[in-house]
Amino acid sequence: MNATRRTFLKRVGWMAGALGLGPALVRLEAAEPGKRSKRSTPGVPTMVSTWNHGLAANEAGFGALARGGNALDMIEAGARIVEADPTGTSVGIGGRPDRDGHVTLDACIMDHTGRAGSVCFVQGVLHPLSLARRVMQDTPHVMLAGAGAELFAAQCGMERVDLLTEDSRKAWEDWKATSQYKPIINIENHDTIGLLALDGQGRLAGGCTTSGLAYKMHGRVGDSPVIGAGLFVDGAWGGATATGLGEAVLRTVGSFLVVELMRQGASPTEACREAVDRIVDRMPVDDLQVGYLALSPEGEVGAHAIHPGFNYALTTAGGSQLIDASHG
Ligand code: SD4
Repeated sequence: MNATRRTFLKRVGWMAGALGLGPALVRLEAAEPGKRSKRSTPGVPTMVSTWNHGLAANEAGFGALARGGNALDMIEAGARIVEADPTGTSVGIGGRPDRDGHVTLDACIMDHTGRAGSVCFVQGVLHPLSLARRVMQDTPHVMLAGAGAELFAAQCGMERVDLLTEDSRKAWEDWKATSQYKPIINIENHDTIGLLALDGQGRLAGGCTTSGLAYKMHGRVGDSPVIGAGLFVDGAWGGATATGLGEAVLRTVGSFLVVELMRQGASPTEACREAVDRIVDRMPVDDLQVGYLALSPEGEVGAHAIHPGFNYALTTAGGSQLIDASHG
């Protein structure tokens, strides 16, 4: 049994002792949906976002909050800053194209009530996370893909934009010289943005937006738009998001796993570590990175990655900081 598992069971045991119950009973109680919320006081506004660009995203999120927005508005405002930055090579405009030169985007959003919206394999849309929000709010669906998502974007009045910048085209041309297709994300190349926000009413929301793996096969969709893989939010227990090699996250339904572990009593950091362990136990990880970031409704933050190098931005009313996640 690894250390995380032991700590987690210790926590369950502690809860059991406090309640005068055995662990099995505690688990049962935690599993009753909609019956319990741990939170009885309004939250302290908090926002966490993956990687360095999370700082600018969180600042925009708090701007939205100051204008009277809620947690969803914080997420959307934060994502839009990064999606519109042409210097970012893994999100929105300027994102590296697939092996055929097409920039295809994935994004999703989820709120504290379990509503979710998602778009995948979308081209020509500057703000896929806003489009995902429209899917959530204005359609009976959760996920729209490819041409259908682009048609819906046009119906929403979103202008079509060429997402392949000169820099990206040049990088792609250089890549074509060798065309080495190796679906590995190295540590320098992961900068999908995953965002989690808690507003003053204690509402949690999350989002994720990416151009995915550089030079991927045309049509490849990663974890980022898949609810439960790249993102999951349960308003009572927490939210989680993933960055890194989507195939590893998809195969372990990572973000759902993190939140489920939190629901069973793990801290955000313990839950992220356990979800990383799940990947490490199942596949060779020398060449792949995955990092999880989690936020509880009480504002407790945790993160863990397979390898060093994953960091995230944490912002509260007191300011922002960039924090290195634990790893290994
Ligand atoms: C993907 N998870 O498409 C994304 C890539 C990523 O930081 O996270 N990059 O597999």
